[in-house]
Amino acid sequence: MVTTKEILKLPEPILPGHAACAGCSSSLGLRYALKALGDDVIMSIPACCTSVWQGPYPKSAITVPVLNIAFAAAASAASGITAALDIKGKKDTTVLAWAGDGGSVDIGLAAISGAAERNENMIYVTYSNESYSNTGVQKSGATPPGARTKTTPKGRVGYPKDISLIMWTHNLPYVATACTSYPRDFIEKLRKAQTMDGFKFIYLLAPCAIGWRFPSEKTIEVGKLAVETGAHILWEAIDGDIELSRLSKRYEDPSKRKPLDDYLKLQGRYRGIGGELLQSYRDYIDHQWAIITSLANIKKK
Ligand SMILES: Cc1ncc(C[n+]2csc(CCOP(=O)(O)OP(=O)(O)O)c2C)c(N)n1
Repeated sequence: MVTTKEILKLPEPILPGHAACAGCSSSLGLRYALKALGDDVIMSIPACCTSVWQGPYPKSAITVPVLNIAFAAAASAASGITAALDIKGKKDTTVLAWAGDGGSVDIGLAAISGAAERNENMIYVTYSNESYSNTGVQKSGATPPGARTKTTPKGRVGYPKDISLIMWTHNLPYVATACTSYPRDFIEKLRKAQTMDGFKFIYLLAPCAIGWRFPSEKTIEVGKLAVETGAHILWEAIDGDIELSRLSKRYEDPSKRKPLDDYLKLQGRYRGIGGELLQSYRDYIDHQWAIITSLANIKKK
């Protein structure tokens, strides 16, 4: 198991002076990702916060080659990179597509589905701040029930799409969920994915201080509460077999979870939201647990 000491000793893959907001967890997440994967990595990044905070062309704070690509095209561009590497006979380079939830769950969904179905050799990480953050925090398909965004000023009505489960139905070698507040879990999942051929998908919950309206020094605490309240379930599926991750196993029993309010009260996006919408979030979480734990009982022969 990777130790915190080891993570701290790994070379820094994100240079100082980038343009991320204070408390940004997408920059933290990418820092962990590149620490985990090493420097023989080529990235595909669509329009999203990361394409902004990495710095204006021709400068970049990211120390590996990056193809900045159109909003919908992270998976298509990454497929092109894998094809080019194939032709060059370069087998050791890792292709990392790194996209926001809007770029993955909404506009990029067809491209991801196609690349996944072709089992293109890449790691695709959706870092999710549960909104279109860099354009001013509009609702995405991953925005949870009750959350206030620019386009849902009274709180999001209805359930989000679960892209991790959508990807799971593509029969992939590896699908997992993670959270930026748990770097060891995330790094281990990335390293596992890196040893496998084909399309590997990781959904990384990445709390956003601006969009979720919490003080920037609370980023890690908010992410931890997402897991401790059961709102974000950590799991992985190797060749389709779903298993709860160690950090989430203890919360399978609802009585062990912290009250959801502990998580919501730190976030301005839930301030003043009516009880009905908050109940819909609670129902959604229960429903997600029922789905994941049921699927975890199905094992491939
Ligand atoms: C076709 C197209 N429509 C809209 C935009 C404007 N746009 C750029 S990034 C973005 C939102 C990205 O949201 P997400 O993928 O969730 O990433 P985040 O900004 O939250 O990191 C939008 C709407 C665009 N670049 N291209």
